[in-house]
Amino acid sequence: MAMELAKLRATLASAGQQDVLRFWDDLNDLERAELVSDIESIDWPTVQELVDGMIKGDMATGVGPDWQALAARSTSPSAIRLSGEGNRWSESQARLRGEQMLRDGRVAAMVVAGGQGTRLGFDHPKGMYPIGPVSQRTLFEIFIDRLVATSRRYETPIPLLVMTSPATHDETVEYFNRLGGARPDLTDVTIFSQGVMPSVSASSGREAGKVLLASKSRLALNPDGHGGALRALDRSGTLAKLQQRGIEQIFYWQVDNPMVSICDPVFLGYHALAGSEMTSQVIAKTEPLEKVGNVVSVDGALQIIEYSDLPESSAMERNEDGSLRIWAGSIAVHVFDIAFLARMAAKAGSLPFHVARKAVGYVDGSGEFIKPREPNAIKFERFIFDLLPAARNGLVVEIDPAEGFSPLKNASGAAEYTPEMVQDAMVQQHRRWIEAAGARVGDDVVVEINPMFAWDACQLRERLAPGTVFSDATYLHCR
Ligand code: UD2
Repeated sequence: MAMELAKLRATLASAGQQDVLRFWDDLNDLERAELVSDIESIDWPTVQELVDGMIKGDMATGVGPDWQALAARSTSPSAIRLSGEGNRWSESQARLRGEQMLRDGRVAAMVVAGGQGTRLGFDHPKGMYPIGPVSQRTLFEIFIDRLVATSRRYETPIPLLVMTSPATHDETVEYFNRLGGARPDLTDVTIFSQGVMPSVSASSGREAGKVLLASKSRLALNPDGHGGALRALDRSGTLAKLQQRGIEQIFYWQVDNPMVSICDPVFLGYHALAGSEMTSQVIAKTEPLEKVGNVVSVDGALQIIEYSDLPESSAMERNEDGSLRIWAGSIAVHVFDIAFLARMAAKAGSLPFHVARKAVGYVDGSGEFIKPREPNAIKFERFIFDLLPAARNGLVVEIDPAEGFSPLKNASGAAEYTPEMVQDAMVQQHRRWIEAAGARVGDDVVVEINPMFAWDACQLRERLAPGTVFSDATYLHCR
């Protein structure tokens, strides 16, 4: 331990963070092991670089771009519409190409589920939230059903990758093990954890940039953002394994969106037809401050400016016809070429860190735990969408939000993104499909369709007798 301690002290001292060992003499063996493990999980030279950047600049703005200037220079991108005419390629061309990619077993699916879901107030990983309006299926079950339906339709295995964080990993693994027991179709699943970053003090003076302690023996750590997926995919050997299997693309989405059309062949097809390395779905924003990323073009390169970074004055700008100047909202659904991810993973610093001021509980100099009400700390996160400017032939595809986007973020009673709102959007979609098939749903009747029964309006038409009337809550699924 003495050797180990000397080495740790040296690493920490060169990063200016030796204070995290200040309670060492008070700790028992178990606590010392915890602290060592936390310290070893951190990339200290990167922390030092970020802290130096912050201290030299203004705290919290010392790293990262000047968003105001960037927004002023940006224009809106030209986007392909997922369904409709007037694109460079027809929808049927795209569908054929995407279906071929699936049939050839070239596509994997990946959901990022490392967030702590604090806003939802749910005590488990968010993927375990029962959201099915009638079935009460969890978010994870809904994704699995969609994936199994796609896999059967194209007679191809589609590996599912689930990215967790230390906060969600064990429970997610346990949950999938439990689910797997009842589902023989759930075999091709890889669950891997992203990394962590420490929170640092946002105060000025001597304390500026010092890593906070969550207790005498634990660092205050947070997941390193979904951009941590790049490193985690690489380090866990997952990228290499996928490449060995002949997989060429990853379809990516966030755990909070049960309406995502996973591995949509048309979306995949446009990506391939354009020779794109990264393709992102967008919706036309309905409000200037909508909480979606803003896809823009800066000096000819696509880029996403997060809603929290876009200055309000830029968000509010309108064209002469009244439309929003910055209109394309990223819903965090992307397709990546695996070769592109491998290239970017090999490049140091290919993803920048974003900084956010947050209230983070910490142990003060006397060992007392303080729970601040106001932001006292800086958190560092990487965003996967920052890969977009580096992608060759990056592409933007606009979808109808009613067919693919309704994220679960907040607990009941909030103004937006609540469970009730998500369930309503799911029911409305399925109601439209049923009505398009010539059947009828009574007023206020709740309906839900499992993708293994019908995965879109077309397939439903083949399965439903016209004239059928649904007058009670109904869950259409295969028995
Ligand atoms: C995210 C997007 C936003 C928009 C919106 C759509 C970011 C930074 N913002 O906003 O542009 O597309 O979603 O709903 O992506 N996650 C991890 N590890 C982490 C942090 C997050 O896996 O370290 C996952 C999390 O589990 C969730 C997703 O990333 O699936 C989004 O995270 P969020 O809820 O913090 O992002 P939000 O809603 O502010």
